[in-house]
Amino acid sequence: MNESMLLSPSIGVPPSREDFLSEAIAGLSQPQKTLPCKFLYDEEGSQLFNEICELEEYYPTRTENQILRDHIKEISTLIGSECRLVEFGSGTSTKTRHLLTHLRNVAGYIPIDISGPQLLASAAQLADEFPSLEINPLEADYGDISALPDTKQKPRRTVAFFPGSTIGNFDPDAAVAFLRNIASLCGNNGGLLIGVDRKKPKRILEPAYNDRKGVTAKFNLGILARANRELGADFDLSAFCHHAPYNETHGRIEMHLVSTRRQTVHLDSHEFAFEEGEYITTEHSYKYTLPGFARLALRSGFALVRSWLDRNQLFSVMFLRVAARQGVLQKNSNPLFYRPTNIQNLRQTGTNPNPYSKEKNV
Ligand code: AVJ
Repeated sequence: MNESMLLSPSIGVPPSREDFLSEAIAGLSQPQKTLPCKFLYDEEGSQLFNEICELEEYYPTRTENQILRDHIKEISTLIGSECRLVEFGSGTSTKTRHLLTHLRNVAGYIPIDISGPQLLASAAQLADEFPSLEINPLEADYGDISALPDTKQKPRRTVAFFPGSTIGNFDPDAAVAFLRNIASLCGNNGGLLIGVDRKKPKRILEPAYNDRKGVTAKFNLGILARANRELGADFDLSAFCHHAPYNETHGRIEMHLVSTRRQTVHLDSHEFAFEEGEYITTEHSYKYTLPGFARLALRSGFALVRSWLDRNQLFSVMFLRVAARQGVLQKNSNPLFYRPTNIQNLRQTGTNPNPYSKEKNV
């Protein structure tokens, strides 16, 4: 009975081995070598990422969860009833459970993830927990979606959920292109609930991506192991090490795999030479100020409705609506409108020294 509302996965387009091969060759052929971060998230990588979320140094997951819990009533009211909820990069759907418990009369939930096994296991689990919820999973690269599956119940609106600050993986121009696509997929009256990590001092950011247990290192090196396994490359995993510095100029964490010696790696018919200290960039994680992100959203066809912060102002969750005309300022509306109620409250009560108040806007 429970499974009846879990639809079989819609035909998505998860990247194939050929995609991995051609994108790896293209990335490693650049002067600054790269491997696209989406290939970090196979079954093993997704599991390691789940472990990262539990690390003491990795503040984003628990902080965002706390924000969602603290403001769930207001968030549910803003989203409203009968929405089609679409999650980009749903993983284990942990954050969504809370939302699904509070939203009224959800028309359907569409989790999208690049890791098929994790997607299907999580969707089956959710179907058990929410027997009357229509779940329509989509196995795909969320950057590559051109249409969304319909739900049986006609939704009043479509709301995208994009938690975790995963938007930070995109360079700003690509983030705009991605958000524009979300705006057009959601259509008029659409909404976006998004988690965005804030700019903050290196001393907090860097430990979050260079944890003492070495889980992030294992996660990062996993992409080389995957290239060896799936593409027949010959990366020597003991000759690369993980390093993730914060690049203040660009406002982003950069995940690097540093070659510890001069070496040559073979992939397909290609040879890639590494100097000692040369590195492959695998992932960027951009950090934003609130006004900086609101401007980026505006360029993408979204207007900020409301934003929330945790008490330490580490992370933000924002609710945006699809603007009537993409990227165009509406008369009598302030695109940067947000009420930093938390900041004011904390200043009034004096419970928080607001250590990041001096930061510059992006
Ligand atoms: C999944 C992109 C949100 O950037 O914080 C965590 C990925 N990489 N530690 C992030 C990640 C290394 C994570 N996102």
